[in-house]
Amino acid sequence: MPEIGPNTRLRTSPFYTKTLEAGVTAFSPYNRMLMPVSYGDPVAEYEQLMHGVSMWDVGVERQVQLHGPDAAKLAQVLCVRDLSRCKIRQGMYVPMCDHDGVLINDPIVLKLADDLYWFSIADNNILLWARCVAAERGFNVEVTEPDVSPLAIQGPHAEDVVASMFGEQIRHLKYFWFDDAEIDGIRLKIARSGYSKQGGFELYLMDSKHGSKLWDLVREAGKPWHISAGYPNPIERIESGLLSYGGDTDNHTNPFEVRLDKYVDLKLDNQVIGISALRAIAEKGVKRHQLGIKLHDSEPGPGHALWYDVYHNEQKVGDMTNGAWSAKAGCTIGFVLIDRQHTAGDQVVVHKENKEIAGTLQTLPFF
Ligand code: THG
Repeated sequence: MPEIGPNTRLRTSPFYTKTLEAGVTAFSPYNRMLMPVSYGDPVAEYEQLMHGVSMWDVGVERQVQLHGPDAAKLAQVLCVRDLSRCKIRQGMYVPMCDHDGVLINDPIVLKLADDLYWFSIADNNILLWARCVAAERGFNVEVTEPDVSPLAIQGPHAEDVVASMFGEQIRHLKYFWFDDAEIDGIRLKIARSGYSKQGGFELYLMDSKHGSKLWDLVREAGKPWHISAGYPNPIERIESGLLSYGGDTDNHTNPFEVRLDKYVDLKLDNQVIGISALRAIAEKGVKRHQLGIKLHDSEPGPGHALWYDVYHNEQKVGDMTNGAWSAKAGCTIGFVLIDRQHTAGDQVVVHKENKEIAGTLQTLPFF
């Protein structure tokens, strides 16, 4: 196999060396960085997340920082969710759209001060987008990528680990809120968040030279609960119905198609990029929507990276955008983006490589 290695265009996270030590076996490029995506035993990692506690190098979740007098104005123009009720030290899950209402990212927006925001982004270049919008609108704001890298601690024992490191008061932190913290001279923001539904926290490391030290501190603190290295787990996230921007979306997907309606505020001012397009889409109704699918197979199989065609009566009606074997469901489960007339309970056929596999559409989340 030819090698793909880190270089200046494919950057490493501050936890990179530690993930190598922990036995990482695969990476995926994300925001021009390398994200660990396997340590060799996906089922063991899944069990760890469901019943114990797992630590994830998610340094690829880069922060786009808006700083200056017009930071709040720019943040709102970039987001189709109303940010006016977002308090300092609060985070919000927010869809971002282009002028046609196409989803271009789904960050967690963190408000650090009235003039300071971080967009904790999924895999798409928001730094350029935000800079361009700021300049074109004549806003007085600086848009940068600060040296900030999240380390996630996820699972039912995540709170125990974090409380043992930072004190019992951390148990009172509200969902998506964050606070300043410090450990052994390492400055952090600590948030109750993370890309799983098993509960947990994210430590936003603010100086990459302390990456290895922070990793070791978490590893040490997690020992009583047998913490181990993992990564955003595809089985759990599919079971829980979490969206993967760029994985489950294409260059035409709007937020309504992928169940983000509740994070869109159509009453927002027309200054907000994409909002008038979304009003028009909402009026007409979407053509396709996202559902779950259960495949009628009994063999555990690997997940997949490609979209598979979904057929009904010999006609292509949608795409299966992800999939993973779920022991909990007893079959392969996944998401489809499918014509709107097809709904939960309908039978379809998935064309997977050379096979045709029957499946039943489901509501999301699965569990
Ligand atoms: N943490 C941080 N940054 C991130 C992610 C993260 N950036 C990239 C990516 N993940 C952004 N995407 C998501 C997608 C879903 C959620 C969080 C980030 C999520 N959604 C819940 C849900 O859909 O049920 C809750 C949303 C809500 O109710 O507000 O958690 O993970 N730092």
